[in-house]
Amino acid sequence: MSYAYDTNNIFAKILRGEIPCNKVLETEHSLAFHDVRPQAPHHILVIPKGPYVTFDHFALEASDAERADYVAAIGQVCKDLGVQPGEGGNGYRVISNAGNDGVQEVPHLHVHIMAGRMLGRMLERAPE
Ligand code: DGP
Repeated sequence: MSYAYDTNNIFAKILRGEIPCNKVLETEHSLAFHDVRPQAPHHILVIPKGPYVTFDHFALEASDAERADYVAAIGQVCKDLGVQPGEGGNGYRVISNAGNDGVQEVPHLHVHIMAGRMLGRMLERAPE
């Protein structure tokens, strides 16, 4: 597998402190902040601090410590939002867009955590 990481992507600039973000959580290996174009009342992005392009890149090449930290950070954001179904919350959606077909805009791994309204079906039915 070969990924070329663009060090000038917008999330790399956020990680370097070159542009601001509205931070909600920071851990040793992860950062969570509000999406600048929210599509739900809660719309948080969670990124690893390491230079990973997509979810598969991260899942296959990150260290155990990075992966554990990232998964825990996603869970912590859900907890902090109060959306955990197991704790009486109304639920949420976690998605990660990758590559061309996934319509990934920013080439640094991020998951979107969206919540706070009925989110509807995951995808519109494709045209026949
Ligand atoms: P995508 O790569 O398509 O999964 O989505 C990228 C998301 O990143 C999109 O919802 C908008 C958000 N975004 C783009 N630029 C910025 C930025 O400068 N700051 C923040 N907070 N979010 C951004």
